[in-house]
Amino acid sequence: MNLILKSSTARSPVYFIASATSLSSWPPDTLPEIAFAGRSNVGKSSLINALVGKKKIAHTSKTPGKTRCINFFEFKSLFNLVDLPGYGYAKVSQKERTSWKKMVEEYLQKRKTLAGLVILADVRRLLQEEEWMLIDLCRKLHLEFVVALTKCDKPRSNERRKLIASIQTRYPDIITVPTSAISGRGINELLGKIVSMSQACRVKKV
Ligand SMILES: Nc1nc2c(ncn2[C@@H]2O[C@H](COP(=O)(O)OP(=O)(O)OP(=O)(O)O)[C@@H](O)[C@H]2O)c(=O)[nH]1
Ligand SMILES: [Mg+2]
Repeated sequence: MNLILKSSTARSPVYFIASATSLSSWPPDTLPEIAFAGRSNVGKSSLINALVGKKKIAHTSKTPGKTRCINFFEFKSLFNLVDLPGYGYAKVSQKERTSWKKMVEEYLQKRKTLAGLVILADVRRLLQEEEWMLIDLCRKLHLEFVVALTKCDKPRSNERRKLIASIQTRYPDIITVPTSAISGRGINELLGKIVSMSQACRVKKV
């Protein structure tokens, strides 16, 4: 059984809905969804926790590879936040890499209510091939996305400038938001972008 549905009696404004590995176990597609994608350990689960103001709704870990399924969280009956499993973790086998790719691509290509993505990039390193592939896939599928630079509480403004410049040289129209799940930097700005993406999705589908 790869679907866990949380009891509706435990509902709060933000709550965990389901953990799934394939289309057959995704929860019903009722609300617009914003998915969080990026390398293992980049801070996806931490950023979701910071956005919803709960410390442990999405599980975080110092050890890369913590999130292995697609986890769905409902935000105030407005939209779902979706924690995608991380890629690029060196110790993961080829079989697991293939399974990650299949799981994520299936979700990006087939989820009807997907309103947009937050693609995360660690502010201390330049984008790698896998991140560019993710960006290219979003563009090919006409998916809205924003790039969240993570861990901006670490004082590395030089690295941040280099990363932003490298992204904008390749794609001048990409929006980047510096964030920190620890200091709260950029969280409100990112929430604003998420609300806009989810509202645009509702408008498109009316
Ligand atoms: N300094 C700092 N550390 C962070 C920040 N966000 C996350 N971390 C740390 O980075 C590590 C990984 O965070 P996670 O949120 O678990 O990362 P993830 O992308 O969900 O990882 P996987 O589930 O393995 O794909 C943890 O030790 C976090 O405490 C941040 O904004 N600043
Ligand atoms: Mg995670």
